[in-house]
Amino acid sequence: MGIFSFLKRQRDTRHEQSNTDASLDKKLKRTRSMFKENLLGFLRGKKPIDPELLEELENQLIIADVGVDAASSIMEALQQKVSRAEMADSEALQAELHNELERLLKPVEHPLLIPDQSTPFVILVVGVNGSGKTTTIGKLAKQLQLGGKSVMLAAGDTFRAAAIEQLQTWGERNDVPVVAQKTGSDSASVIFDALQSATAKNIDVLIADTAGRLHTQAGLMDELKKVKRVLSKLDADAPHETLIVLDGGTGQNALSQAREFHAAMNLTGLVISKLDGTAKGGIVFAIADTLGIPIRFIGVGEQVDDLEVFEASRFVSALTDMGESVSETTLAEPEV
Ligand SMILES: Nc1nc2c(ncn2[C@@H]2O[C@H](COP(=O)(O)OP(=O)(O)OP(=O)(O)O)[C@@H](O)[C@H]2O)c(=O)[nH]1
Ligand SMILES: [Mg+2]
Repeated sequence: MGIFSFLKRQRDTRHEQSNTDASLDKKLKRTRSMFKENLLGFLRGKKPIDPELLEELENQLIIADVGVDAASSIMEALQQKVSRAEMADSEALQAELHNELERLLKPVEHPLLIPDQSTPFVILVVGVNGSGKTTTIGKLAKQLQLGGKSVMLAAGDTFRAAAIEQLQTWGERNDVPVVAQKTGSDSASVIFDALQSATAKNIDVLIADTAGRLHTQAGLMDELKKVKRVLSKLDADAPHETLIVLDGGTGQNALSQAREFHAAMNLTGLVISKLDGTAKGGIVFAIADTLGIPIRFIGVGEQVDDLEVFEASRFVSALTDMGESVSETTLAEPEV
């Protein structure tokens, strides 16, 4: 499938997603109630905008896990509009808040677009123990297949037998080949072999799983760096995407994990998983504001279809219910 039909497919998928915003609202319901009840609730009723109200708004942003830096950037923008008398009352402030939240997320809205290339596009998936890496790989494999790509998986988490089996189960479910060796083998060599095999079989996308890493353990980071080094011997540009999966339910911890991995691995994309069932989804704003790394997807459940392409306006609307309905998005040039 050529790049244009692939892009069209992605656009169609996004268009389908825009029709299911009610279900995104539902999946994000805990963060949504945090935003709607606490953050926006007290702005209802056309109250006058005074310093106390603004201070309370800043507190609520921080309580909602938006983070101190992102909260003060939002407040600064709102203050300017208040001092220019552009807002009449708290309800006008509410609408501006929606705009500011969206403005914060826009710079990291870059969907993962796989270009047509003669060698496999390699996605290396990293992140701490239990963040949702293997599950995300299973979901992503299916999405890429729906987009017309052939996919292979590499069982680079060689620490636990169960980890290899878990990936093989996802492979069987999606009818995707999985390259694996026995538990305890060298992760870099498994992924290296997988890339050789994917190249020989003309596979479009190779997704490599890795063990749950403790970001505080330098030895484990070194192993991930070795995977990168070894891959670049076969293809100087591989991995084409180094994707971290962050558990959105861990709040501010997700931010420090991302920083550590970024320093070691030069991340090119993020997935924020488990945004269903947490009230800490405000962390997405802190992550966007602090790291500036593209957020490719959000994970909103354990099922294969619970991976959504990240879109700033849909996300903010799902939390605040104040946005315009999503129209068909104009496609950007692939930036990978
Ligand atoms: N509710 C929910 N659960 C998720 C999501 N993503 C993953 N999970 C669950 O989180 C648990 C851990 O997911 P894994 O994919 O095994 O995580 P991992 O990062 O591969 O873990 P390790 O291999 O131990 O490092 C599993 O029970 C998943 O079903 C999500 O978006 N929402
Ligand atoms: Mg795993």
